[in-house]
Amino acid sequence: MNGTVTAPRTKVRPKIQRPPLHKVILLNDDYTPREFVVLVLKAVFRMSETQAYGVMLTAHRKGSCVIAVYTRDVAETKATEATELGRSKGYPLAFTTEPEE
Ligand code: TYC
Repeated sequence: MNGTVTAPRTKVRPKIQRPPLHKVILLNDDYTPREFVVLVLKAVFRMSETQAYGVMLTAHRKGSCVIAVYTRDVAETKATEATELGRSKGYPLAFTTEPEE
């Protein structure tokens, strides 16, 4: 352009960071019917009947079960949506999120 010759720049390699992932966790309670938990897992988390039943049983037996990991926004939206489905039927069904280590 103006006659100035510049040395080729050393290649810049910007560090690409993956967004941190957040777990969605299903919590057991004594009141929500098993079939309803399975229905919510299928509807909100796109699980098959078999997957959903397994996850529901694990939460029932152990108190909680990690369902899936997503970026923070998706994890929070799904946890809220699933919890609200329970609330709409008067159940205490609860889903929480936490950052993955
Ligand atoms: N414990 C409930 C019952 O016996 C079923 C249930 C399972 C509820 C898992 C919540 O996350 C849960 N009806």
